Amino acid sequence: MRRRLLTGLIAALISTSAHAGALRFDGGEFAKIPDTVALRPSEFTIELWFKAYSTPGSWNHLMTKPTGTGVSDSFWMAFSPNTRMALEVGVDDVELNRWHHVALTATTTGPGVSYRELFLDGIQIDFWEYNPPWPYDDSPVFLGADDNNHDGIGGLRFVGLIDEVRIWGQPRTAAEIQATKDSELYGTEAGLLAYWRLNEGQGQIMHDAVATGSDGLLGYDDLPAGDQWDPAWVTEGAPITPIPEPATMGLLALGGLALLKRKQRQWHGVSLIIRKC
Ligand SMILES: [Ca+2]
Ligand SMILES: [Ca+2]
Ligand SMILES: [Ca+2]
Repeated sequence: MRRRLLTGLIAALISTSAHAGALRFDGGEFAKIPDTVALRPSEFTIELWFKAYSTPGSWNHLMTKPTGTGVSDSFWMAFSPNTRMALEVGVDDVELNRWHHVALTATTTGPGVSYRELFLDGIQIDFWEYNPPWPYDDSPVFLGADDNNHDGIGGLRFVGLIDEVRIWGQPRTAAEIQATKDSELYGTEAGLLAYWRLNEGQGQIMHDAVATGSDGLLGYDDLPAGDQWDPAWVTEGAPITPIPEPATMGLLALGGLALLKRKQRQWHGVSLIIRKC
């Protein structure tokens, strides 16, 4: 009975230890990550979880790296007001008020040619030979918006929640996407260039869990009081398995030790009985 209680306690610690959390965008907010080399992969997988609250009146950009002086983007993922087209998730793909996972991959198939695939909930739903890919410039990556005006305050803004944003330096297969989309990562996984869990719950910074990665900023600037373009931290997160936190790992180790000691006591008991015989 005691062992059952201990096992239950350990299971409870695993399921509740990590903070859940995400960012909520109300159609007037964004976050942005300053440009770095890690944000310019020639081949890539970008992925995130989102929960849309309303059907978009125009394009709702989930994640975008604008380039040039027009409307072009080096990469983008958007929730379109139309049926699906051009690597955008369409209104016919998305169930409102439900978490979906979306991933975009880019594979170089020739000089200046990029083959791109769009996955929704782990299933490929669109592909496009992108020729030529738009070259990167020093624009930041926008979360929850595009920035066609190039004024740093975004546009085409999303309404809903965004969580678990990742950038990988290689195109991942459907099987690889499916294998990792439902669990938090440690940030040390091979090929992972940037990773924002969005579990902070407060403050102006979204921290990159990759040691060499880039922290992002909520809204236009990092004033302690915030600014009008800040998305809101929420405690609801994507429906994924959290990784145990260090404190929990310690408790788990203690729990394991207690179980081991109990086992040892049982073994000692057995050996005593043998001697008595
Ligand atoms: Ca999260
Ligand atoms: Ca754009
Ligand atoms: Ca801000």
